[in-house]
Amino acid sequence: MSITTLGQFIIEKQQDFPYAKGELSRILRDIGIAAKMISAEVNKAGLTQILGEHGSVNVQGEDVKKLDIIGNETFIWALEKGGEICAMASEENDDMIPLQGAYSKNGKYVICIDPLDGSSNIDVNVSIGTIFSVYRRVTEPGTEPTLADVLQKGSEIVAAGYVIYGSSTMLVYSTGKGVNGFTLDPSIGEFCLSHPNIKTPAEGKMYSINEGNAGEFPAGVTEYLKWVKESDKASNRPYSARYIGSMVADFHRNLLKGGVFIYPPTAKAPNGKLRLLFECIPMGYIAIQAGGEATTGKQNILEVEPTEIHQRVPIVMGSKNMVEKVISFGF
Ligand code: P6P
Repeated sequence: MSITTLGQFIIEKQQDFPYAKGELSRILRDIGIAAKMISAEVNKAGLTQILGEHGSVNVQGEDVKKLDIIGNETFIWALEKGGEICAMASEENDDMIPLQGAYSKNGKYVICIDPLDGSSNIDVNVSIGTIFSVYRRVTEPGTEPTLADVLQKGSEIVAAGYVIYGSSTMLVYSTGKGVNGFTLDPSIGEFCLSHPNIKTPAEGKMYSINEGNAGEFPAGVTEYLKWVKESDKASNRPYSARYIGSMVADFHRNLLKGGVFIYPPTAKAPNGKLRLLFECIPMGYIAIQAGGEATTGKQNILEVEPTEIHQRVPIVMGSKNMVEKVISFGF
């Protein structure tokens, strides 16, 4: 049997973490369980006419919840059950949530999570995703977690990654020793290692940006977008524009094929639109772990000191040479 399940892989890699007595392994297990449950829900999303539109009451008389609420509640349930996480900062909640599981207060870790990023794409069947990052808590186990536990720099990450609910469901994560991808095999209900040791190409042909905002971009971005459209075989140009509007989908394609994802500051979003804690740090961490780069234009994304949970930052991330090219025009 040539498959390696997520569980087998985690155990095999456990010796990479002498300090973790299995806690990190159990956290990754709990994330995998939640991801499988959300995948099942997302795949039913097209059936809301039968199951009931979100916000309505279905034939069983139950409230039909929006999928991102279901996603959020699924992670809270899985992580409270697992007991290793003491608090969760979620894109779905204004404030940090101290978890209430029987053992949560003694948990040594915290998680920042966007349970269902790009959820506005669900009803048009576009791939969406979960994005997560895990940190050691800075407060003492057994005490009440505080904001300081979740407002940590990306350089403090112990594990981060994403789940993409697309033509197949994949879990892609890193614990600081490279990036590995697992594809869910629904016939056995297991994530199986399908993309070992992912390295993102230094160069690619695809750029991802919402050019609808072109009237508000900084001059350097406008110059870059002119450059990518010029014809020059030697530098692989013109590039192809690829923008789905669901970051996990855009990021995942660029990670595997080579490409750059750009969300610059605009007039209506002077700090950019994407959230530091829930999108930019975890995805930037994966890009860097896969040999790419991730920056706000002024700082490596992993060095940005978060000051508030829903803070937004501009971001350029992906293939190393392409990120450096964007920044060379000024950002
Ligand atoms: P825009 C989805 O809402 C999201 O947070 C990311 O998944 C996506 O990359 C971005 O916003 C799209 O934003 O402004 O281009 O529609």
